[in-house]
Amino acid sequence: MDKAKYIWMNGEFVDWDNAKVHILTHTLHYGNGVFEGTRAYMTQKGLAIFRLREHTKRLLNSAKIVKLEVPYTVEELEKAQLELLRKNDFKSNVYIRPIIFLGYGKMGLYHIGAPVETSIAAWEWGAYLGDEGLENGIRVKTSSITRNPVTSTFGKAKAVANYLNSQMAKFEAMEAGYEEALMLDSEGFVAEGSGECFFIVRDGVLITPPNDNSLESITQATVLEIAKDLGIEVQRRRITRDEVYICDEAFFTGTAAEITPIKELDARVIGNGSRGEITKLIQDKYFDIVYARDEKYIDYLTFI
Ligand code: PPE
Repeated sequence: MDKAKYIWMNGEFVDWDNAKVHILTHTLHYGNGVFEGTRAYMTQKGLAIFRLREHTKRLLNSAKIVKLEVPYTVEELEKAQLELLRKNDFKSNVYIRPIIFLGYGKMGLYHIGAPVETSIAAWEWGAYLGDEGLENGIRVKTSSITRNPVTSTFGKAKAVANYLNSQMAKFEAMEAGYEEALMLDSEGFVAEGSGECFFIVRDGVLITPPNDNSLESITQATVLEIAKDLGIEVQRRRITRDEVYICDEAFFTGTAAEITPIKELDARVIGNGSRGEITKLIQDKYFDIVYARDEKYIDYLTFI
């Protein structure tokens, strides 16, 4: 990972190497923390953060869900992210990682009273599932691990603890020689990837599950808007794994993963075994939007 110069911690800019926490950090032991993943793209007019407001709001909503009292407003956190990018003087695309967690000072499960810490890091980060993956698609395996059920975790929160499950699913897929995991919900319907939402295309119709068992993905929402613009019919309904085997196209969406085509699931080749036509149309439009080449979506960008 490429180091940057500064990290924002509780209102101060700290040198990258000094952005440290104590070993008795509450979140390290009990897992109550929330984070965001936001991208900034190097456009013709400089670095611009994509959908900063939506990401920052989701961060505060996540905190609300898991009872973390954040002493900052949306506006203050947006300003901090913008200042951080300016100060770091980045030369290419950036990934921004705000995290709110419980710090040092109190142990025991009862978390009320533990200090709430807010920090934002950012670094230059390329394609999450590889440039080759973006272009030609990735190989995916249905996970043996069920996506966190709504009966026991808070899936609308981008909570640190939710990611143990995703991490194990990712590991299992990688270990088996695949690039990503597709997780099913507790009823066996497609939920999401380890860090992405999921789409298929059948007979020209774009299908994605409701967010019952996935994060409310900002990229997924953007893709749904793109589909409307392109006149592509959309269905939000449950998908089974065998329906994925016989679909024409499939892809993942996420801030990190962007629009990553899926060329294979469980050794079944999907469509033509490469990036599908509709996937490419959506992907091209997505990159036009994030790189400020589409005036209609210019408000989704905050130039630093
Ligand atoms: N589901 C999960 C479980 C998830 O983590 C993400 C984002 C999404 C869906 C897509 O959400 P959105 O980014 O709003 O479109 N995953 C982040 C974490 C990646 C990481 O490895 O860290 C991301 O894409 O930034």
